[in-house]
Amino acid sequence: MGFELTASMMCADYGHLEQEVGDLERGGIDSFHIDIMDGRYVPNFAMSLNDMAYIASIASRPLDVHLMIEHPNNNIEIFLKRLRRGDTVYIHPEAEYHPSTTLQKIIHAGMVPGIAIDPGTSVETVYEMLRIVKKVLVMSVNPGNAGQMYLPYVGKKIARLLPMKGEMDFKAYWDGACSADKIQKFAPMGMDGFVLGTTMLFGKGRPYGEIINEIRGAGKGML
Ligand code: S6P
Ligand code: MG
Repeated sequence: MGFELTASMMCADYGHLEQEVGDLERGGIDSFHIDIMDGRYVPNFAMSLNDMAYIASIASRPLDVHLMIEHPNNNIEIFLKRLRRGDTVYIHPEAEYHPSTTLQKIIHAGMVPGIAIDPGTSVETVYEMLRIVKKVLVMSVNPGNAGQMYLPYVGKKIARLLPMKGEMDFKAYWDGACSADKIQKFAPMGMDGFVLGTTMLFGKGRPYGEIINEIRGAGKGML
């Protein structure tokens, strides 16, 4: 059993973005996590449309676009037309009146539909949507910033979510303060992938490939 590793690009060095994308790909990253924020749904502006489009134009691995914006249904086409088939788009159901309509647009555009669920959102709230989506991004910090502390109560929710994967046919991903002990605990339980940010990957003064190999090696040892 393996797991996917995704790089949180809001943590990358923007002065050398092309170099960062190349180094991460050569280092073995599986995809690029793009945190789009509108300053309303979350109190921050991290990445935006042009950052996403630029990375889509230079990356050969898929993008994993995490829309932290209010009512994405109003303008999601602007994002979809700048992505490639097979890229993933996550919306927050909490930010949308009719999330299933928005998810349908993502599917029709040839992208992988996902929902991101906040720490305080219960699995029951999004239960029926689990049948529509292919991916669920579980936030283990409140959305809006990198470098936050893990919220331990999320672990119990993940333990309830993972057994539903088979019946509902989705994959589950971890987003927020991802550390080695979280991968060691939750990958064997069925977590399919992890978003890596400042906690494990960026700003460490070490080659990305070395860190990624270490994480995968530790994973193999345990699984
Ligand atoms: C938070 C965002 C996340 C962060 C990621 C950073 O709003 O959705 O994707 O970028 O959590 O990782 P870290 O290790 O700095 O928390
Ligand atoms: Mg994110």
